[in-house]
This record gives sequence, C-alpha cells and structure tokens, in this order.
Amino acid sequence: MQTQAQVVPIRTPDATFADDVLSVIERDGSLRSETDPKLPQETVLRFYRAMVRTRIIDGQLERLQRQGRIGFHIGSLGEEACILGSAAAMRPNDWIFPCYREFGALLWRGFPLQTYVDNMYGNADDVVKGRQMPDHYTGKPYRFGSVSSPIGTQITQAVGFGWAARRKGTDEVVSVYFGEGATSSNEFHTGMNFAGVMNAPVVFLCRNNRWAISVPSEKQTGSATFAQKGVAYGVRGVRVDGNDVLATYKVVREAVERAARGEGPTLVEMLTYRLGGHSTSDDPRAYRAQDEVEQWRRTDPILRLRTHLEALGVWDESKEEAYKQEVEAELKACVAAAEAKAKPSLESMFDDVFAELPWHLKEQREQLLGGPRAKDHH
Ligand SMILES: Cc1ncc(C[n+]2csc(CCOP(=O)(O)OP(=O)(O)O)c2C)c(N)n1
Repeated sequence: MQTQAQVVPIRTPDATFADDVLSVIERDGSLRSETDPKLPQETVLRFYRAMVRTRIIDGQLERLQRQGRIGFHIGSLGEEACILGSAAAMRPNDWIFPCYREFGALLWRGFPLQTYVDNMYGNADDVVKGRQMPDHYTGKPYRFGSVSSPIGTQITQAVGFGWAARRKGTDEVVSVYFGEGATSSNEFHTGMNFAGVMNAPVVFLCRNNRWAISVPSEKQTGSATFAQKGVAYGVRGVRVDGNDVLATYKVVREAVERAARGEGPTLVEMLTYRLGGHSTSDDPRAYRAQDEVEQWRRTDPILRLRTHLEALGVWDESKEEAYKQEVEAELKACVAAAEAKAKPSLESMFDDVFAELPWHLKEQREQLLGGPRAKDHH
C-alpha cells in the first residue's frame, strides 16, 4: 500500500512563501499585519544595519583569505536574516551555542569587532590563543559558546547546558545553531531525545540553507521537512522564512518565551540559502547550477528588508553608502591592528589545561624556553 506524503519538500525560493512557513515581509516591502511582531522602527533599522555589517565583513574576510593574509573564512552570505533575527530574539541572559557561520550573532551580542578579527589572525589577543583555525571563536562573557566544527557536537552540549540551567532554577534558555546536514548526525538525535524527555529549555535553530557542502537537502533526508523531525521526539517543530528577519525574530522569540515558561523545546527550521561557497576552501560551481543561485538571489534577505525600509522612507542610497563606508573604515582599522600584533607567546601553549602545571609539563616548559630555537619558529 502506498502512503501519501503530506507536505511537499522545500526546493525553490517560492516555497519560502509556502502556507505553513511563517513570513512577515511581503515582496513589495509591506508587512503582513497578522504576523508582524510590531517592533519599534529603530529596532528594525538596527537589524538592517547589523545584516549589512555582517555582509561587508564576510566580503572583506574572503578577500583577505584570497590575498593570503588569513588562512580561512566560513561566511553567512544569504543567511544574515535567520542568524541576526534569531540572535536578537534571545534575551540577554540566554545562551547561544554556535555552529560556525554565526559571527554576526556574536557581534550582535556586543563582542568587539577587533577581538573577532584577532581570532581570524590567531594573534596574541585571539581569545583561543591561536590554537584553532580562524572562525573558531568563543565568548563566555557574552553568553556565547565555542564554535564546534565537528558536525552536530554543539547540539548535545547545548541541551546539557540548558538542562543544567533548569536544574539550577534559572529561566535561562539555550539556543543552538546547526545546518540541515547536522540533522543526520548522532548528536542531533541524542540531543533532541534528551531535550524532549527532560523538557530542556532549548531552541534548536536549524539553518536549512539547502546545501551541506555538496549534498542538497533532498538527499539529506526522506522526511518531508526538517521541522518534522521534532515530532518523533516530542519536540515542537515549526518552519519560518529564514530570509525574513522579522518572521525569524517572531518565531524564535515565541520559542524562547515558551521554553522559559517551562513549556519545552522547539525545533525551528529556518528556510534560507547559502549564496556563497561552503567556506573559502570550496567552489560551489563544481556541484550546483548557477541558475539556482540566481533564483535565490531574488529572495536576498538584505534586499527584502531594504525594500521595506525604503517604502517607509527611513532608508535610502545615501544612508546605505555612508553606513558602508563607516563599517569598511572600522574593519580596515581592526585588520591593521590585528596584523601589527605579536603572535601568541610560546609558553601560552601550557596555559588553560591544568589549574596548576604538573611537574613534567613544568620541566618541558623550561626546556622549551631555555633551549636553542630558530627565530620566530612556531
Ligand atoms: C563529524 C563531521 N563530519 C564531517 C565534517 C565535514 N563537514 C564540515 S561542514 C559539513 C557540512 C555541514 O552541512 P550543514 O550541517 O547543512 O551546515 P552548513 O555548512 O550548510 O551550514 C561537513 C560534512 C565535519 N566537520 N564533522
């Protein structure tokens, strides 16, 4: 007997406007009054500026990598609305566990741009002391976990963290980002099961950007949608137009408030598209048609919000130009400062693992510092 699929998988940009996918900003820039979160205009302008800033930083970092000045960058081109809208929906005392495309969320939390750029250079002021690849940042004072590049590992970490917060009697909520590819990882299933059973205050933020490097979303799962994967675990699953910053804000905010009230976790499938390569190490022309990219460009989240702001008369080309110049100058200064900084000290490799250094490491440290060594060789 044949079973009928109930929901059609999302494959085209038009599907971001499908009936079960919440959206707010219409194509002409007007807002749907029934879903509009009715945020103050200054807040919406802040969202827009943060999205533009994120895109400028992405573009410049890619150029620096091409020039050989940094080793790697993994960006968020096309995914700015779902990243910024969800980060903005988290309350200040909530926690964010990133995947690897969420530097925009970290900067939204107030992390200094200079510190982010220092991480890209792995210099002496890098928060992870040059021990990681670029774009592997962390920001504990900003309630922001560490980038976790082994796929899905941040999901179980976030769920455990959320459960602990609940046991301590706080109303803190934990959000965790991942791509749709990560929903095939063991950690996704373990995390969802634990969150469902323990009613952990977690918001699972699945950026369905359609591609997991070269694997398209229809080859990732037999499920009709990614949100549907929550059902089996007793986790509420919802879909939102992830190229619509206001819709993303609204859906994630509701999920946060539910979790804070003890009403359980939510899996939010944010429909978006990775307009760039997977990272600076990837050339997507090897596996996807340019036509598809062009179609999705028409739903560009930044253009979408700009259409709305221009229709309101609060944004225009001269404001855009002035803002771009401001961000470019800010970034240029950070890059110059980062390039002038020293490398992490050699002895810093002995930091952070033990509260008190064991004798054998003390001995190794002394040997390393006392022995002959080629200049600048580390
Ligand atoms: C455990 C593990 N397997 C494989 C990889 C290599 N890898 C890095 S990113 C990636 C694709 C992830 O796709 P998705 O989860 O959809 O996130 P996106 O990059 O699209 O944001 C893979 C397979 C890895 N980092 N970790």
